[in-house]
Amino acid sequence: LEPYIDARTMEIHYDKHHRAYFTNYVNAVKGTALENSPIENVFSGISKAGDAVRNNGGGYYNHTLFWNNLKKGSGKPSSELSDAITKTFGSFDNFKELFSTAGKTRFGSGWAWLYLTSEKKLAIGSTPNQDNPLMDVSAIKGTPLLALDVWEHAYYLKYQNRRPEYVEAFWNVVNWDEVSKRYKLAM
Ligand code: MN3
Repeated sequence: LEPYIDARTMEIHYDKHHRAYFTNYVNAVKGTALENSPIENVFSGISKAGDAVRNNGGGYYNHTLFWNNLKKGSGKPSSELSDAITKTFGSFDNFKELFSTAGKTRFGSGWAWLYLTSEKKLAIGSTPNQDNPLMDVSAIKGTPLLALDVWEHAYYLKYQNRRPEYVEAFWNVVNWDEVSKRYKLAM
């Protein structure tokens, strides 16, 4: 993903941060009724699950989405997704600007999302911490299609405080094949 996202950041992000969320999530659900639940079902009742499950389950799941929606050499959305983006947001450039703004303006740590609502409409928003649109506690709700991690650990080594530069660089490494696949499945 160089030069847009540097290797050292990704090593630490994947091998330390993501691994810790995964390990802590497994430990948090071990021996509970949630242990064998699909994680989507855990999220739909997350308000009853406690902070360890919420934070680590979100951290585990959100990063898995994020790695898979990154790719060297970006590509383009499918014609179906491209049409829906244009119809919903006016133009592809306007979509990018709205999504970028969601990432740049999320105060503190969190995520920017393109997601599909239960009415099958595209929408853009952000969540704090490791929350996501599948969680019953989330202010935005739907099926995640594109995720951007805006925690400082995602960019600080290369970009320091310049989150907007990281957000702009992200567009060079979006795996549109994966996002298009998620859109098709969610529709
Ligand atoms: Mn992260």
